[in-house]
Amino acid sequence: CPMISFSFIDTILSPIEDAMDSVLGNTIDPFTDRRYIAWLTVVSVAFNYNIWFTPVRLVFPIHTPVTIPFWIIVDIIVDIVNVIDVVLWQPRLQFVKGGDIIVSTILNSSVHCLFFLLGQMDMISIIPFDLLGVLFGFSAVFRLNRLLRIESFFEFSDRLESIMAKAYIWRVGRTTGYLLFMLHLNACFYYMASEYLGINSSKWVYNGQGTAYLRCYYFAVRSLINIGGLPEPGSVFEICFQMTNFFVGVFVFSSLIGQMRDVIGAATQGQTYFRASMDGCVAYMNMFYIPDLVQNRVRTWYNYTWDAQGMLDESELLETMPLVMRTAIGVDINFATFDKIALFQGCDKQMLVDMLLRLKSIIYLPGDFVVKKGDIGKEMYIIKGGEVQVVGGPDNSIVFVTLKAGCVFGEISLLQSAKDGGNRRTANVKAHGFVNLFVLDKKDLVEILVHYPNSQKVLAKKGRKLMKAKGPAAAKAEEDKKKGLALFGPKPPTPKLARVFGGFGKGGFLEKLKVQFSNSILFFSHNRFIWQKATYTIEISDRGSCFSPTFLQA
Ligand code: PCG
Repeated sequence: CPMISFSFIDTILSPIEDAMDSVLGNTIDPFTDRRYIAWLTVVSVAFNYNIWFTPVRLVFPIHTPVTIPFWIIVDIIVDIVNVIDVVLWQPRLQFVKGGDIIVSTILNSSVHCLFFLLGQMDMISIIPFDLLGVLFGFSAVFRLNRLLRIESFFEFSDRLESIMAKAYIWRVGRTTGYLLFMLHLNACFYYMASEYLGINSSKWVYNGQGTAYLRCYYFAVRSLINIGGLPEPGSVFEICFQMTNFFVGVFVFSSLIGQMRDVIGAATQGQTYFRASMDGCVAYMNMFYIPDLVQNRVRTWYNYTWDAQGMLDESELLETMPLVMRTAIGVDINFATFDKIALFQGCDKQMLVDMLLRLKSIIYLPGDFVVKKGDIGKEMYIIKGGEVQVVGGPDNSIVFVTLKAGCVFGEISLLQSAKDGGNRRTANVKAHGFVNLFVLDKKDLVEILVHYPNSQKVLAKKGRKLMKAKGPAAAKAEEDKKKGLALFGPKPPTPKLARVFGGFGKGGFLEKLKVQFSNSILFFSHNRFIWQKATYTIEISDRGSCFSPTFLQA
């Protein structure tokens, strides 16, 4: 770039650039910077003003001495927005060249800035041809170059779509806007044709009554949407105009309405897939006369899964992404939970990340057995939401422990080898309410651990410890203990000291002490032990102590 000094440009632009720098920083990332999208909204409003009003101003007689000052004011505001965008925002945007992100250096000197700007199409759009109006009269024709900024509208639309949670709302709105704009243009053409043929010169043309724009728009709606009921065209010109309208209406409107259907179809694609899967499954169950009870559970599973996660299979969605994205999402959602799991303490962090990527999400219904004692353990589970109970006893009525979100289960049998039968489940685990679980396959775990021998040792050691603490022998002792508790009822409350009083003998010496407690007492009744609420007094004297209970109403 030649080293020419444009000091006068520097003088004008420098303070504005400094101000922009202090607010926006030196460069803007157009993909992520929300301030850019906010600014694009303003630019897009300015563009829409130009594209909607320019044809109307060109055709309809709305430039009158009264309205012209208002048009000029709005034109100037809109033009200022465009100039700010082209001169101050666009050169600040980062862009990609040959795969490299170019953090623009254009702003470092006004010389670079000028060369950059001259290379931009947008520059043509801000040339103030309006000034020619001084010579040739005020007309919107001098503003046609403003329409070259159409790219800014599409850019706004793309950026907005990429950040909206429900982008289809915008897409439907935009397509509706296209339909209305086509009608708007057609209204302008109809008025132009009417003026060319002479207002009220035939039945077909606009008759000059009422609000011109409204009447012409009404004509456009009836003619482009092929509603019919229009005055018959008489001359060749009128017939050609009307036929063109019908053809344009058929092609443009059918494609726009098709586009609308695609947008709505894409928005409800998940819902349609869910419905189709459920219908298919119900039809299958009916074909094989599956009992109603099972059918209802399957339906409940479908409905709950859809309500809870808005899709039937999360992994299907993630599989389309490159590994690095899946890792980022997986780490963001689950790493904090994983990192806190006691079983994995001391394991390699990278191993945890590898595990995250292999997890599958699954939902169980209330009362479902996730794991059955004695089965071969092929998976371990991490609770994402809800609770499970480790149960035992003859009718699985004894709850050993309730596990909540963030807990792991099914790991004991998974970490044992099949050699001595250690790979069998040591307890029953039942879903308590709806429960959302992550499942890790034994095959996947083995594949991962091959790469992390130290973590493998840590887990093997923990597995042996767990087996000792919770394995079949320990489980049996635990079960016996719980059975005992079931026999003797719940744990009694700690005795509460109710009263202490002393008995004094001759000379005021303490001879005996009575201590009264209130508590529950275990006694045998109707062939079982029960806890009965009672107060009891213990009398202590030099002749020994005496215990006297008084039962209260249970
Ligand atoms: P696994 O594979 O034996 O299947 C049953 C699971 O229940 C077991 O692994 C443990 O992860 C889990 N569990 C949680 N608490 C206990 C307990 O107190 N005893 C037993 N046996 N298992 C428990």
